[in-house]
Amino acid sequence: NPIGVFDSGVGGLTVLDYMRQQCPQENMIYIGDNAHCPYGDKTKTQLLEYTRKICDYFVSQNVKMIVLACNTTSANVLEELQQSYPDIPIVGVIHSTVHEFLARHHQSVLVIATNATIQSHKYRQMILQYNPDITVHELATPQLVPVIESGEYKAGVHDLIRQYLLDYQKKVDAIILGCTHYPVLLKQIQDVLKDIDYISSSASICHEVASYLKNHQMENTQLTAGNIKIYTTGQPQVFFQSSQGFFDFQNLSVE
Ligand code: DGN
Repeated sequence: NPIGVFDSGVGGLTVLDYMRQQCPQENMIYIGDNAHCPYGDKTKTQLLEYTRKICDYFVSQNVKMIVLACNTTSANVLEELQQSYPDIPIVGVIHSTVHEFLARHHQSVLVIATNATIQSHKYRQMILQYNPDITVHELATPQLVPVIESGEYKAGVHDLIRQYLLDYQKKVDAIILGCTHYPVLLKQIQDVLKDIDYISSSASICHEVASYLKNHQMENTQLTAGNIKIYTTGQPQVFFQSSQGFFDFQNLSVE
C-alpha cells in the first residue's frame, strides 16, 4: 500500500524528495493542494475542510500512512485528523523537527514559518516543554511561500530575506525552517544569516517515517523502486515549472 503525502503546494516535494531517498521502495501518492494555497492565512475550519478531503482520497487509495508534509496543518489540525482517521497512522512534521533541534543542544533559535504556524506557538511550546532555558524567537514570513509557488525565487529574493532575517544575525545559534517550502531558499537564507545552524522540517520527518515503518513492520519489502504519483488540485504546468528548480522529476509527471 502507498504512503499519502500532502502539502498546500510544491513545498512538500522537499519532504517527498527525502522520503524517496530514505525509503526508495515505498509507493507514494503526493497531493499539492494548490487550489487552496497558501494555507498560512486560512482558518482552522478551512484547513480541516481541505485536509479531510485529501485524507478521504488517501483512504480511498488504501494508504498505510499519511504524512502531513506541511507545518501549517501539523500545527493546527493534526490531532483532529488523527481522531477522524483512527485506523491510519498520521504524522506531522513539528515533533520530529523539535527533536532534531534539541539533539543539537543550542541555546537560542529563530523559528520561521507561516502566520498560522507561528500563531499556534507549537514550536515554542514544544521546545520550552523539553528545555525552558532555550530562547525561542518566532517570526512569520508569509511572503516566502508565494515567491516559491510563483517561481519568482529563481531570480533571487535576497532583499526579502534580508528584510525578514537581518535583525537576527548574531542573535541566534540556529534557525528552524518551519515550513516545508523554505529549504528551497536555504542558500539564499544562508547568504543572509551566516554561520548559523539550520534545521529543516522536511528532513527531520523522514527519519521518523522510516523508523515508524520499520518498528511496525510496515515496510515494503520488494526490492524494486516504489511507484510515485504526484497530483495537484491546481494547474499541473505551473506546479511542474515552479518546482523544477529544486525537485528532480526523473520520470514523474504531475496530474
Ligand atoms: N508548506 C506549508 C508549511 O509547511 O506550512 C504551507 C505553506 C503555505 O501554504 N503557506
